[in-house]
Amino acid sequence: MHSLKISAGVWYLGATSDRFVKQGYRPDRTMEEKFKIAAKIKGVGGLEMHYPTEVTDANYKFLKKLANDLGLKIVQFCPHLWVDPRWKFGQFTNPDPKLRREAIDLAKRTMDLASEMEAEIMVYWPAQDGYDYPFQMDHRQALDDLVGGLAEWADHNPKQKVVVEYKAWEPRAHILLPTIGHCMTIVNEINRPNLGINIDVGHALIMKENLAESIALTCRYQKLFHTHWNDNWKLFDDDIIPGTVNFWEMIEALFWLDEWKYDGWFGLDLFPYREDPALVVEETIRNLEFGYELLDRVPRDELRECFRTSDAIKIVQLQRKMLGG
Ligand SMILES: [Mn+2]
Repeated sequence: MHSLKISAGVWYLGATSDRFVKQGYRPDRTMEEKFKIAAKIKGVGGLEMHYPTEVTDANYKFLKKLANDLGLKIVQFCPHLWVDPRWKFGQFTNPDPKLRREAIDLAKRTMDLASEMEAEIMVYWPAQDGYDYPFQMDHRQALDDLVGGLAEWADHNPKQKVVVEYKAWEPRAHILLPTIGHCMTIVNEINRPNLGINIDVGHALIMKENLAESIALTCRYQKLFHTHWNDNWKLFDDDIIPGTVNFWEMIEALFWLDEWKYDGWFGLDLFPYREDPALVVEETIRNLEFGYELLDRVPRDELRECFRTSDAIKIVQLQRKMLGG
């Protein structure tokens, strides 16, 4: 049986709002309550969070101690740039040099706290680094600014890992670096040992990427530092329980993570609006573990043999065998 390193995001353990039900579908909870809920879920070993919204200058020492007491690691720590209206026209690519500098400074401050909290990974999600209209962005300058900002941030503390997480749209109609190919190009250009990639399964799926292929491109350059798990209908970032819609893509991804000897975290980036978030986390962990149980029902060498023969008939038979047929 696989024992997976599972981390849960704190942002969905309280109220979750959409643009129709702005107050959220349930009452919010304090950070202390969220930490305690996560600690009670079997299999959760770490937490993911943002600064300066969820974690603040006032509470970070208390939260680090609380995490230690509960036996939880701080896995992912992220500058919450996209929730501040100051950066509505861009974070690291903001056309106003003063706002751009403020964004980079906040990222650096987040990194300073991350090392104090022993957070393993910092995420850069471009989010507001994007555009809604044609002619709205200076694309030449924006790439300069994004590459320069990421390099400066990564160099601020080379001991701290930074990952770029890609997503093609929302909140902007277009977000920069929408695919694994865009990300790998600039990560390889910047070429810092502490700069890598976070593959968010749902973000890959909405771009019609097959996960096994995105994982291969990332692992080829030893840049898969983190993963985010969820599922969707390939139209929108629904953030529902992994394996409920795109089942075989998930199973193939789990297979390839083993092949590449991925030893990082399985971050759960879910967004349950109507369901109890603790139960959604539990079922997600079960689905991921069950995925490996299904893979274990057939010899891995029989799956590898299919790469040599390209035998689709054999593949269908192995798939049925995994399902108990
Ligand atoms: Mn994510």
